[in-house]
Amino acid sequence: MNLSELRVDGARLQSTIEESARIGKTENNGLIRCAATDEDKIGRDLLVKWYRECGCEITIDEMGNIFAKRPGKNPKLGAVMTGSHFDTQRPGGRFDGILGVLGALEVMRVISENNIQLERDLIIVDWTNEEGGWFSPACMGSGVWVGNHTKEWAYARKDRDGVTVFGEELERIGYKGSFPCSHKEWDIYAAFELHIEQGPQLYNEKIQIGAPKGILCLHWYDIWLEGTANQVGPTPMIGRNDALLAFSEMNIVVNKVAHQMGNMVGTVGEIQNYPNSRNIIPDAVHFTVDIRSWDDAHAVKAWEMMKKEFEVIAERRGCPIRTEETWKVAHAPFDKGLWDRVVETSEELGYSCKRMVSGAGHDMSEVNQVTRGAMIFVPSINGRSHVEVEDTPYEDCEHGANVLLHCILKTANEA
Ligand code: HGY
Ligand code: MN
Ligand code: MN
Repeated sequence: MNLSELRVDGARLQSTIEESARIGKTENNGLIRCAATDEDKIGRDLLVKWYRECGCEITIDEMGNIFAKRPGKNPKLGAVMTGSHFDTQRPGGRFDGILGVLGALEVMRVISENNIQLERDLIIVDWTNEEGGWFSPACMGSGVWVGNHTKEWAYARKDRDGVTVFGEELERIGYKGSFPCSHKEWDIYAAFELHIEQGPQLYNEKIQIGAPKGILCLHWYDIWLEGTANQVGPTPMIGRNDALLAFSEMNIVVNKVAHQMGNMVGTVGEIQNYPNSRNIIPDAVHFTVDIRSWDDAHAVKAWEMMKKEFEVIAERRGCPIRTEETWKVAHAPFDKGLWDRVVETSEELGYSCKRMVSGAGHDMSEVNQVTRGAMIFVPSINGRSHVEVEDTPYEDCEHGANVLLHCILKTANEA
């Protein structure tokens, strides 16, 4: 068989994505399928069934990461790994992460039905809780696997409402496996992740494939403010300790510093206000700050500037402040050889391709720390993602999966 002529089955990939899009479907055609929830369990069960139908060996580790292996001819050679995440934002779309998992499944199906014997093992991975939208932080499964967190720390994380505990929920859905969650248990030669771009570049420029040189650093902070609750009517405007008002100034600071510093983005995306009543002065606020840049030191400097201004505001408003660094993942420069391979493979297949940078975080931010990694992007319609209208034309999904297929065929047959 001439491997260079092999292509994925675009119609099958589409119907697989559509089947996935029924699990956790929202009224607006998006998905809510957060990690360690009932919907996550249904999704995982289906994935495992699909993997088994390809004859894969399944391993579920202590963090619920699911690995599906097709053994190669030479088990002494390191494996080629591909995959992404099957969990979503709350609410999210039908493609973020899912395309990487189901594109990998489509590649596995093509390799399996054509009885292709690769030199190296091929492993599809579904990483647990990449999104971090319900249990924070993001990239939890891959973060523990790499060794950046302990599993005990991850198990103890609470959901956004502070009610359920991650480890208990993972166990409840039957995916707290027994295999050690560590990259040291695996010999990985190279890793690829197919993903939607989640930004506007490819769509606006009508380019079919994006080849990121790497991923921005991601720093997450949690901030708690304390105020003094009181009846809004009789309490004079002067002398209030209004935690929400203090937060409002801080939100402006985040935006201002990000603009002033440049080469970075800074966002407040989550806030809880207590007691959240129209006629009580707020006495507690929790909010988050997300900072991203290619330059890790630049991102740290931005946080220090923000924090300094936060403290001045807190003092002036009489609202004590507490901050915590919740998550920090360094910028991830990809392996030049694999990055070039994505570009060359796209060109061989006749797809237009652009070298770029990933602003979104991915499990590859973590995985790249312990092996050689690269990613393949396809366009996001109108650059929208982390929203229910997130969409990518199915023919672009097919192109991305073909690039993944050929990157894998080349890499998994390397001596
Ligand atoms: O936040 C991110 O970029 C990722 O999708 N979790
Ligand atoms: Mn993703
Ligand atoms: Mn995401």
